[in-house]
Amino acid sequence: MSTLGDQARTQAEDQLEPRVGPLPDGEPHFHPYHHPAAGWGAAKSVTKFLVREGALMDGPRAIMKMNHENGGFDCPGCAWPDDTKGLKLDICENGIKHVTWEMTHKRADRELFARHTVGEMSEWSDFKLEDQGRLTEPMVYDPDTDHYVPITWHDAFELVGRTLRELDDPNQASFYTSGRLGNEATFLYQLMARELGTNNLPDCSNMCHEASGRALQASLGTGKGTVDLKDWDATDALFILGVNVASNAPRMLTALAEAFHRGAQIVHVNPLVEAGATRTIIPHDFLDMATFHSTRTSTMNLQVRVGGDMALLRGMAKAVLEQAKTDPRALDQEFIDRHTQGFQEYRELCEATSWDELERQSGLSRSDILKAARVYTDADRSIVSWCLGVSQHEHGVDTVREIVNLLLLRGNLGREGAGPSPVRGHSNVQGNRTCGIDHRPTEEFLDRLAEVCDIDPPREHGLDTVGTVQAMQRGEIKVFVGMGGNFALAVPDSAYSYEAIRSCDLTVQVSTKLNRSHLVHGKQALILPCLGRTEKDHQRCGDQATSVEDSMSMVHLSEGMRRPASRHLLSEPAVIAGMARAALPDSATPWEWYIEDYDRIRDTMAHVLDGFEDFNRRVRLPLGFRIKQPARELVFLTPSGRAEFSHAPLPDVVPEPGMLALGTMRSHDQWNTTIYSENDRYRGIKNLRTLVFMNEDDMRERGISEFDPVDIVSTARDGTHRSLEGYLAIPYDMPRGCAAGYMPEMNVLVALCDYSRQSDQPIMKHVNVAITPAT
Ligand SMILES: Nc1nc2c(c(=O)[nH]1)N[C@H]1C(S)=C(S)[C@@H](COP(=O)(O)OP(=O)(O)OC[C@H]3O[C@@H](n4cnc5c(=O)[nH]c(N)nc54)[C@H](O)[C@@H]3O)O[C@H]1N2
Ligand SMILES: Nc1nc2c(c(=O)[nH]1)N[C@H]1C(S)=C(S)[C@@H](COP(=O)(O)OP(=O)(O)OC[C@H]3O[C@@H](n4cnc5c(=O)[nH]c(N)nc54)[C@H](O)[C@@H]3O)O[C@H]1N2
Ligand SMILES: [Mo]
Repeated sequence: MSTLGDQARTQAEDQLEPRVGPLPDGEPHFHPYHHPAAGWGAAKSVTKFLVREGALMDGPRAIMKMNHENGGFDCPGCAWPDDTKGLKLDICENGIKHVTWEMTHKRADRELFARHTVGEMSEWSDFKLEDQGRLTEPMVYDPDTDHYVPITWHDAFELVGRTLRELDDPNQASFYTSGRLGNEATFLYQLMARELGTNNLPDCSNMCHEASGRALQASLGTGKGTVDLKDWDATDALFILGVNVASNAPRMLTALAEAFHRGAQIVHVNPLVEAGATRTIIPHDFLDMATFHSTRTSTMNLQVRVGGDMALLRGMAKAVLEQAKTDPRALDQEFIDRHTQGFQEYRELCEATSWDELERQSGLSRSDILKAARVYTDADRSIVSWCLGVSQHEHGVDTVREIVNLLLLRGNLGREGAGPSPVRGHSNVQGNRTCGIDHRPTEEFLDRLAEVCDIDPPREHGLDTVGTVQAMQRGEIKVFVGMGGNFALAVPDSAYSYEAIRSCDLTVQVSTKLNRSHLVHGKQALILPCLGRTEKDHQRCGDQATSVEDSMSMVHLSEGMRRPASRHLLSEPAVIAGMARAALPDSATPWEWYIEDYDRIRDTMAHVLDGFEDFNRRVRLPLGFRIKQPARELVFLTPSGRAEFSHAPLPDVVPEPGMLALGTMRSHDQWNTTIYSENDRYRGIKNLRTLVFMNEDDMRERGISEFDPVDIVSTARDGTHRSLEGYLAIPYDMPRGCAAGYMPEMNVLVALCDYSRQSDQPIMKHVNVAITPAT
């Protein structure tokens, strides 16, 4: 419940709202952005946001506690590792926005739910839903009145427990994780699911980097990147594929600027030249800020066609092999002979692929591909980094494996400054997988879990994200638990997925803010509000910290410091323990005892998880500890015991005549399904999300001018169509045949059946669409 003080603050904020809030009625603007990334534009945007959320006073204090080696909390914004050189302000614009979003003084309390029916709230925008503020107490859906009404924690757990106990088969339940969940909660969550008897553990990774994990596992036997920040500091060449750095991993800008100062080459591969691939003002360099001095973050930009990365990589490999005919140093033959398998076949495949085909599929000229290859062969040490532009494709696994192929040719593995470096999304998505969120767990993991936790885990594989929605459609999933995230909005095929979710008997969302997934619910529904990462987690044995793992396998503690948004909130581990006890009344797992002191959970984890020996001591070291990467030590846990070249055929990614390949992506002012405003500063957009970026010639050919309303119709693999109407066309510097627009709105266009047969990931970066002037 909100206090008087809260109400007063809310009124004060309301008065500020019109000036600094999103401007839904404002005129859409488009003016191409020509300034460096970060700097004062970012500072201004942060200030506006702090004012809007009423956090001008405590926002800055919290920010000083972010990403520090000694204490403080881990920024929930992204998975970029913390600075290792004692940086005092290791922060970015979007991280600050994300933290402040959690710290808002607004409350979505019982009065809000009493005032509005679910039907009414369903009409609100996603921005407006989250803008109601933090959830304050457990709520249950009342179908008679169409309202959410308060429920005690005890009764809420009983409802979950009873419904789970009454299932005919534990596989009728599915337990989703969004990548924010700390490691200790993660471990308890998967333990609960497996003790119940299911491996139905879908997670956001199924839509994100599943392809990267599978590819790295197949090629190297280590399903993660092998490099760390020290390698980034030492490398001669960085290849950055399919990442919008300035918006989605802004702390990488500092690493890029430093690399540029050192004289390293930085090649960006992206259909769009994003702001982070031009110049940046380093935000924590006060001299830079004061003098507007900016540093380049790129030495070459290759505007590949959507899905064309694999052709570029193969072209580079072909060029390396050609160069090696006269210059043997282009290849590291000794490394290839000692550590790899399948080189000869790969060489033949590269030789057999024609330049014509490589140019057509990549959308790049042969001379550009040769230039990129020359950067690669001139560098002693290279790192290839990538994100969703590579992974969210039908051939995401093959493309990541092609990245590894290229790295292997010059022995860019297992030494300083070299290797594969995927940029993960959610701040602990990598830790979730490490700690057991996996619908396809290994036998070794299950054996260890069985032995240490004395349970009998199911051996049959479970459902992932797409599989869960499909099973809901078939009526096979009755209970859905969302541990964070916004499942309904994040998954593809919105209309069909909503229908599927509504068919469940019970949906449970453990959340911090109101979102679409609370309104698209099962016949019974619960909202269980939890502590955020910035908040104090007080348990019987004292204040608790949880651990997280970043993109570069560093595990460290995160401890909240703020007063919880409401005294009724529980921590995520406590919510899980409450559900587990209610569902498994006779369980021998000491759920309540674990919650008193998270060290106890960590002690158990130390016995189950590889690389977590002595967990409690090592996680308290100043920067935490790094999980060992066998491939980094040139130990390959593959069938051959060597790093394996892959030999996949080049996919055909050129759209059919009249069609375009549309990628769905984030704006600068959003965090996945959380929309901060309708602006996308670095792409020059104001007050508009219902847009589609197109190549100017593609527009002209269709008789479309800037800001013309258009209809977008997608064609799925099964021949069905989906559409969005009245989107506004924006001419943008991008290759012909490509188009782009924002997620999650464009999930309407992504068919559920259009998932990659290699990774099972929805194909969110290559939707086949026709775009025509609006009818
Ligand atoms: N502020 C902020 N930070 C975030 C997030 C957020 O929403 N907001 N989300 C987090 C999460 S979960 C994730 S997974 C990451 C996502 O980080 P990104 O991967 O940067 O996410 P997207 O916005 O989807 O942008 C993908 C980029 O790929 C490019 N692209 C599209 N198709 C292709 C292609 O075929 N080839 C290549 N080479 N490029 C292509 C697009 O132009 C765009 O620049 O960011 C994380 N960090
Ligand atoms: N078309 C299209 N769709 C996509 C993508 C795309 O590129 N294109 N990207 C995909 C990717 S990469 C991802 S990772 C998914 C993201 O999918 P999700 O992870 O499911 O979604 P988020 O938007 O990150 O979740 C936001 C919600 O998390 C809750 N939350 C925030 N902090 C906390 C916390 O500390 N604890 C708890 N319990 N809850 C919290 C809040 O209620 C908030 O509303 O979306 C995917 N969907
Ligand atoms: Mo993600």
